[in-house]
Amino acid sequence: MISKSKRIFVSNRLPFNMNSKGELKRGSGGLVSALMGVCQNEPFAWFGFETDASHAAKIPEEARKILPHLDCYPVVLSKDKYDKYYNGFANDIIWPLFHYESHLANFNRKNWEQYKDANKLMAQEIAKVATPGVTVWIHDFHFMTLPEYLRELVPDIKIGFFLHIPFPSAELFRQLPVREEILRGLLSCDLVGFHEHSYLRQFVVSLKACLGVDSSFFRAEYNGRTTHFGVYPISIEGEEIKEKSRSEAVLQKVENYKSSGNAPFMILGIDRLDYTKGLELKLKGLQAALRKYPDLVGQVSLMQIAIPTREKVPAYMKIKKEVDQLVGNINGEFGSPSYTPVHYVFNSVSETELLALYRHASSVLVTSKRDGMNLVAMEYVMAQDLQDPGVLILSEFAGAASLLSDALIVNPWDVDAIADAIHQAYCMDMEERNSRMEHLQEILSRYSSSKWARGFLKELESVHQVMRFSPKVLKPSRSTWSDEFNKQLSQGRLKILIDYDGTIVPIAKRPEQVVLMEETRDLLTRLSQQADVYVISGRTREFLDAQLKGMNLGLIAEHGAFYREPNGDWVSRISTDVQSWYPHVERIMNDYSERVPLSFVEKKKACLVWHFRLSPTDFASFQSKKLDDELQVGMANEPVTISMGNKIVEAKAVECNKGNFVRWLMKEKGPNSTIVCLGDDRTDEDMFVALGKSGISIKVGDGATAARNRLKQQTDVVPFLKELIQFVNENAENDLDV
Ligand code: GDG
Repeated sequence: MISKSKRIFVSNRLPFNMNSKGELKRGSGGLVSALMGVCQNEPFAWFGFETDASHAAKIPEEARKILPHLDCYPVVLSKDKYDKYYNGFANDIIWPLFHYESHLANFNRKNWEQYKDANKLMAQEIAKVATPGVTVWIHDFHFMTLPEYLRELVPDIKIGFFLHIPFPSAELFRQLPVREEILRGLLSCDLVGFHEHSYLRQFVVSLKACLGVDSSFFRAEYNGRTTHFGVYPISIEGEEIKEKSRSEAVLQKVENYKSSGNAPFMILGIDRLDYTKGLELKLKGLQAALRKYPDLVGQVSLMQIAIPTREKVPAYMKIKKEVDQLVGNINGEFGSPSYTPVHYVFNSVSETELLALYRHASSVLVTSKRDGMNLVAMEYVMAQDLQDPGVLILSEFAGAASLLSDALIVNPWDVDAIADAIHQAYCMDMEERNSRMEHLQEILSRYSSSKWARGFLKELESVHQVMRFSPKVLKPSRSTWSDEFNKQLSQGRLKILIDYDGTIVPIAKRPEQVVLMEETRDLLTRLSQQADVYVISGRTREFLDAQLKGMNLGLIAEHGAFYREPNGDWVSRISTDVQSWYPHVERIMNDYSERVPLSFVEKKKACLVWHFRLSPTDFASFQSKKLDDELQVGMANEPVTISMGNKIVEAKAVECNKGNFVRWLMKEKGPNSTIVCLGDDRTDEDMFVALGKSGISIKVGDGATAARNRLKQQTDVVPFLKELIQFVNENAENDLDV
């Protein structure tokens, strides 16, 4: 079992993989360095897929020889299943869509099923060893449904998710046929992180557009849980790169490049040959530069390292063909026996070679059409010698552009602008190059990949501490709560305050259609024989009288403005001047009713409510925010509270507050009694806050709450109250026995 003190990381592949000779190799890339860096001396576990069962059997043992405190968990997936989950869904749908290449996305339901199955398998494997309280950090778009499956299997763990690629515009995301499942998966996390604020912004808009979830940039409430969001730009181990790029081996290679004698100003490109990286735009930009600025011919060349990737996929074959052709065209147009404008290497290079290229290059040109972050830009900066630094030209569509603003930032779609940036870099004097690069290095020295990982984990782990105070979810059956409530429920007479709409009756589309079921009526009657029962509502006195007449219940109308004891007379609790604001608010609300079809104003004695339940949702919800704002500002000095509820905007006399009523009840009638409050609405939160730890507060349904307990849905209320009666009866009998 993996104990609480250990962390679990999950990524598509493990940080070590085995080659055909059975040798173990450490994976390259920012993620591996970041996570290895953060866990230098701490035990940790890493889960990833492996398609070769015999390798999977050997990897954990071999990896431990290299890193004794790492437990590798290879999860075996057959080649066929892996292909469908990874190539068929992750790379053929999510990758293009999230990089704004929606025309390349091929949705296929079978592959989606395999994606979900692979995510489920991963969840099951983690669940076998994860103990409650453990931290699980999931990486990237391969695992967007994993959080939901894992949460179901092991509810009490901390789950973090980081997306390494952009989150697309909400309008594009809407095209994904399985958008709701993807978002639900992410909302099962405690913390979701992005590289850049614009990605988070689009994610939040998508939550609203696809799931109807209203959220801030910091958190969302969904299914009774809070998911926090954050922006954590990944970085590199800058000091390590600085150090290595000054090593003997690297400097020797730099000398070799210098003496090779092509053009003196070498621009470097390092990209996977992926359609998102904009290689064709880079080449067109160079071509435009050589045409527009003839003095660059013979002086400027491009060394493009294109790392082969997904070579059998048609979109990748197409981009390769286009790049091959463009390289040929440019070399044909401008080349000579002593000058090759484009050196094109369709292969990867060793780390030493890479650093030497960074060190030697006069410029690095990044023209990604979309890029989560782009580590190449950062590595180039840290490898520069400040005595003679190069110039970074960076696409504004790479996440790194938001950090590296001293680069020459270009719109890669503007080929002319790329040409101008190349010319500007070529002409830039030493002083400007130095000041730009010095500033860029300073920025990156404040970040590092291990700081990034530590920052995310720190937030994930502290977020969960806040979550410890989240309400306990109750099942109606008394065996699930009797032990816990026993002490409180046996402290004198029980007083139960129950909200009406959404609590004892389900919410109806038209409030006037609400009917109290006979069964519920009987239940309330029986309950009132054992306890003091109060129905506390925003409804009018007339409505409550009509619905609950003749029953032995206390009634509280208009959120506490009026109340009556069973069979007593109504008593007003209002002491302020309602007329000072009422006509003015009514006029404004009427104005909104005219603007928004099917909305209307409900008039009570101390409350005015603008309802828009039946109106066109988006338009009405926008107008409701405007009305709320107008009233908040206009009524700031009046004794009235303005609030937004479920499809309503409400203006209430300050005394109309369920919390005030609960405080009064506790003071006047509280000693020797236990108060239980149940409610579903925002107005019930005042009641829960007022009650604090002094009684039993129960929120009905989803959403953030100050209540200590939660019933998951309205239909749980009646069964819960039945069990409560049984419990009280049994307690009373036991007392008699004594
Ligand atoms: C994804 C997101 C995000 C490349 N060629 C060679 C080589 N590399 C190394 C680079 C760099 C890494 O690979 C590439 O990282 P990028 O960030 O540029 O791009 P992706 O691989 O697409 O990564 C990206 C990243 O995740 C992290 O969150 O920034 O936006 O797409 O470190 O140095 N290394 C060696 N030889 C090569 O030929 N040795």
